[in-house]
Amino acid sequence: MKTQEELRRIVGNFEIRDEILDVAPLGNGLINDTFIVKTSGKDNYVLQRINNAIFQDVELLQHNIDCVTRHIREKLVKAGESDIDRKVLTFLRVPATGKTYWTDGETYWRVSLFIKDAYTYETVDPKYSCFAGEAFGNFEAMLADIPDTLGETIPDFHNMELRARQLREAVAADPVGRMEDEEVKEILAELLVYEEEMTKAERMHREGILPKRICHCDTKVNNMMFDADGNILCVIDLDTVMPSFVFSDFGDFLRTAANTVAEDSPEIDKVDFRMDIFEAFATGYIRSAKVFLTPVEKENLPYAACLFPYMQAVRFFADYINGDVYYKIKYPEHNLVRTRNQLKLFRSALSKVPEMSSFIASL
Ligand code: GN1
Ligand code: MG
Repeated sequence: MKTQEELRRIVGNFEIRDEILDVAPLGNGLINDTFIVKTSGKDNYVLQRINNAIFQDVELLQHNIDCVTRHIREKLVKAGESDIDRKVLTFLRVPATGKTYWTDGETYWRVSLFIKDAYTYETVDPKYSCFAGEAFGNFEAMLADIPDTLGETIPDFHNMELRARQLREAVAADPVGRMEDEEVKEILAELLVYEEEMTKAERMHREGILPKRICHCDTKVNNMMFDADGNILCVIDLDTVMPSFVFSDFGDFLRTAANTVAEDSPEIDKVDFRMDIFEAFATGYIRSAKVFLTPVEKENLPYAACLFPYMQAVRFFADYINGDVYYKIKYPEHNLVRTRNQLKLFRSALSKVPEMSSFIASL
């Protein structure tokens, strides 16, 4: 942990002219450490320590983010939008290097403008899910003609075949002896039953019938900012913007928004996949994404709604087996509780596929 003094010194490397009054923790991301920087001037800032154990190529990461924010900004300007600084993130440069990150050779940091009067939520109702669907569809549509080449900031991030392989490796190594437990064995057996079905996106891609597009890849509800009137301002957390299947954005939003409880709630009996949220989100998403969606992408959206709880269950479970090395945890069984929760959500979504499919077909 850095002291207040050290954090202030880090911020001092960026092009901020006003006096820094305070640096305090912000938000609840599972990967990076985030702080709000309060200044004596009109703008405040967000300071983030980039987790470079996970994002190993920070240069590529910040390149992607630069390209994406620049491209969106240009589109907003062309469309004559007002208040653009609240509709796309702005990253500050380090004058000494011209880069949008600062490093002491060990830790990596970046600073962006704090968006004023903006709110994030952990849950949304159907009305806002529909707005969110439209916003993520728009985000993908805006990036469809980006001239730059974006790399994969985490290679094969949402590749289900890879995630399944990583789980098998974790199980084979069993580094902290967690495979002895009966429940753990049962969870593994259940996950393996669906592996074939859940890896179909990669097969469709190899057959040439499923394209990769620039997606956000972390469309959790709390990665979207709303103004005080409930209008969507912008999407945040751009670390994982990269080429992927559209299933990433569609599925990961519903994984968080359509769950009746939080992803780590231990009240597993209460976990259920909400069809009202699904219908609202799908309606908004298809409204803006129909300009580029192919029939194969559209008809597989119900599969995406199942894939993401499944993939997240696999990822949380693999991390539990590995001894909690990836996700931040608050107590020893946190990743196991998350796994139970996501597995239950997966079962619930799977049982609603016919209903989802007929709804999608009606749009
Ligand atoms: C991580 O950084 P955060 O908390 O928004 C993770 C996502 C998971 C999510 C689960 C880079 O997102 O993929 O879905 O936790 N991000 C990375 O809550 O692994
Ligand atoms: Mg986040």
